[in-house]
Amino acid sequence: MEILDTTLREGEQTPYVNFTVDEKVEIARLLDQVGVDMIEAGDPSVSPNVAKAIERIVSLGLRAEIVAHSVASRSGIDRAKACGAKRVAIFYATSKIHLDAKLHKTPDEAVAIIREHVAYARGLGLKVRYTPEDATRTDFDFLVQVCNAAIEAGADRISFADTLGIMQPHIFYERVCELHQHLLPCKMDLHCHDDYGLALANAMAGIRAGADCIHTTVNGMGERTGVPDLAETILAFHNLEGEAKFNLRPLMELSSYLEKVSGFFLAPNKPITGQNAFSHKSGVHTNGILKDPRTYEPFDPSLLGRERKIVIDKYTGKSAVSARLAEYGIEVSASELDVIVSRIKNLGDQRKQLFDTDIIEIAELVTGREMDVIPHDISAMVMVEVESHVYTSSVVRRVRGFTNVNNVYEMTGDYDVSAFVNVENVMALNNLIEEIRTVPGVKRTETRMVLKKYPANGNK
Ligand code: HCA
Ligand code: CU
Repeated sequence: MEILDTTLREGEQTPYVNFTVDEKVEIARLLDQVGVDMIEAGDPSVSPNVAKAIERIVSLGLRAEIVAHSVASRSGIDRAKACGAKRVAIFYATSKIHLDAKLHKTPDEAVAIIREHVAYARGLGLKVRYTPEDATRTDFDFLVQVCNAAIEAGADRISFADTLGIMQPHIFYERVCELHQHLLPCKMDLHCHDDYGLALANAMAGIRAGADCIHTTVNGMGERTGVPDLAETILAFHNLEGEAKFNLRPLMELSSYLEKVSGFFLAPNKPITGQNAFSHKSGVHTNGILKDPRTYEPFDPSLLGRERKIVIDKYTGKSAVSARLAEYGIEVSASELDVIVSRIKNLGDQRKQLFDTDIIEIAELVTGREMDVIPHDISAMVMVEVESHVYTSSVVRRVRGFTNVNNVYEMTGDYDVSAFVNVENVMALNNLIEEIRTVPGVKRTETRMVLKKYPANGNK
């Protein structure tokens, strides 16, 4: 099974997403580490920078074949050639609605146009894939006629495009089988859109029916709801079909890099790469996970360099609570644990989110023992302006004394002092700021909350 990744072409068709040339080069480099067979690097007619990115990617000399996308026009195909791409993917729609409403061509005219442009590209020495756009809504006999005309003219690949994502696995399976039987020898790509959330299921059915290649994008980006996600596709084939040819390690880095450069963020429940993919909540689930992770994990998250997470709240049972307390070095008796869990459930009924501080506080109340641990849930920087007649160092001394304050700096600029703080929730942050404001000599404060932390390159 082959993968063509089209993050750089279809992925850049995601609403509001544009990549710089450098970002595209980095994405291509990471995709090559994963071991995808082809990288669709863009349509050079779109803009000068799209063309430049294809040129730069070609010059990297990657293992993957670099494909340029193009409409059926001579100038487009010339540009693909000029970029140095080895292969051009020419698309021309074949469904009645597209021919009538968009292209204003009869079926015979369409066949002639496709034949001519495939032959033109072959004449330039390019390998050619032909895509009948909207193939799944195309009259089947006409689809066969068009594809065979393209193959006769020199195309060695056909991309069976479910442009509107209207297929279902069992129907797609049959269509691919039938198409295979009627086409002259060629390889078959599957370009499945995800409008009903069936893209990967359809693509898997198509591979089972004898097709060769799936089109993916990182994070499932693309027009509207996108196409199959690269990581989901690779993990599904790796774990369910025993396809071991791809390198799984760069997948998380690729996904995070794409979030960063696209501003297109994953839903927490996104399979494989989403934040919750290995998080466990209910008492029954967490109890199973702690005994043997295979009870509720389809595969070990370490395969992706990820870690499992156990969420503590009112659904949690005793084993998860005692495991979380043990992380802080806190041991409690069986009867104490019973009471702690029931208090956690009470608190969970009243609130959306429970923090480790709450759990530790409950443990302190229940056991009567003071617990010398600092949970870290919210980080913020509190900046303090000091009255001009007061020594800054006297304010620093007082601020340093508050629990939950980690580091205090005297600084140049509008504010004299900055304190980095860790607190369990916004209410606690608010209380701490109020306390800082009561320090004699503090004129005003401004607080910036940390939304996300990234380790710097040199950091451990
Ligand atoms: C589009 C074109 C395309 C082409 C797919 C392919 C589609 O409509 O933007 O060349 O394999 O979905 O049909 O992305
Ligand atoms: Cu598409």
